[in-house]
Amino acid sequence: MKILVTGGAGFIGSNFIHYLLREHPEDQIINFDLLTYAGNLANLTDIENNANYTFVQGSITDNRLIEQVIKENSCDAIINFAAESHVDRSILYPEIFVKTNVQGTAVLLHAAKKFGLKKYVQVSTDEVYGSLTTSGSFTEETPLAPNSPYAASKASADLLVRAYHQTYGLNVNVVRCSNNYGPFQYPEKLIPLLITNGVDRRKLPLYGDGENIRDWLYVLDHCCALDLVLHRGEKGAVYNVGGHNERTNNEIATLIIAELGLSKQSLKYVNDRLGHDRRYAMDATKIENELGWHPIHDFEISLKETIRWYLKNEKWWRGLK
Ligand code: NAD
Ligand code: TDX
Repeated sequence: MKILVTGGAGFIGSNFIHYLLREHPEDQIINFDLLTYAGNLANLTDIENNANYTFVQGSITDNRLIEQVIKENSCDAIINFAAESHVDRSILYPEIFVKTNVQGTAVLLHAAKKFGLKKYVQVSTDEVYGSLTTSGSFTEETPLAPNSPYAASKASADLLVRAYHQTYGLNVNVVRCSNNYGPFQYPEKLIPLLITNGVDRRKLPLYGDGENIRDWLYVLDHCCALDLVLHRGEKGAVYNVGGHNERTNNEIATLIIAELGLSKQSLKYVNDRLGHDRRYAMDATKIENELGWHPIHDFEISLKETIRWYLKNEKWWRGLK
């Protein structure tokens, strides 16, 4: 397959490109990325000379360039990672989230339809379902109830993807995943922020009481799910992906300070995030049953490996802080 990977210079996209080149050396990848603050070609230096990989810089909102790239490369499929991805930034600057995440998705869908692509995969998030209280988990039938401008923009994009399947019969999938962690994650997100602040002996900020819960999944488990969906997903299907691994932010911070040899004094409770979702949890039964996916990375082992990766790769993140 010739696959257009949009947003492939970001955290999950760059991990996914490495994963695909390893698992499907016959696939050809065109990485299309604007290189915003979150896009970094340093994530891909080891593969820049791979004959099956090319990079094009541009915005998914640029319909002429997107169509030109699809046509020139005779693409078969699109997998869309490109997005503004940070909830805190969406609270400050919602407009760019609508432009990139909603309008950008509309451009990609239009092009996929125009050139008769065989598959369109939208990389979505558990945040489109809103917040849970203490029990239960999100299924694919849970109504969308996004709370942040980020989540609302991702939910809007999901609805456009659905419409292109219902109206035009486009072969789409939406994959809604929980919080990822692993190498190459921009140090604004909780885990790399806490690790890199800890290395610098700066305070580790926790919003509110630190008791908000996220379901954490190692990035390569997500990549494996996306690969299965891209190659075998049922036309029009939505798939939830999660780690069965719910942790409070306090628990995450406690593991990180223990690994870095810091004390509880390094934690700092700060003002809560506006509209802060209390808890997410995913029911991934559908993808487990239909495509045989299940997470294989143990959380505590992979978190320690991730911490060691940030300790070893200070050059990668130092300039980003
Ligand atoms: P990221 O912020 O690390 O990367 C986003 C990438 O998109 C960057 O390379 C950036 O340059 C690129 N980009 C931004 N605007 C663009 C535009 N207009 N045109 C082309 N490229 C553009 O994000 P991430 O954490 O890797 O997330 C990737 C996708 O996965 C997003 O769609 C996000 O909503 C989704 N997601 C993330 C998580 C998570 O825990 N990080 C969980 C579930 C879903
Ligand atoms: O400094 C912080 N202190 C803190 O307590 C930051 C940055 C976060 N937090 C809390 C907020 C959340 O409860 O940690 C939790 C995780 O926060 P983020 O890393 O910002 O992730 P989250 O808001 O859960 O969203 C992430 O997962 C779903 C990704 O950023 C999204 O792109 C993805 O869709």
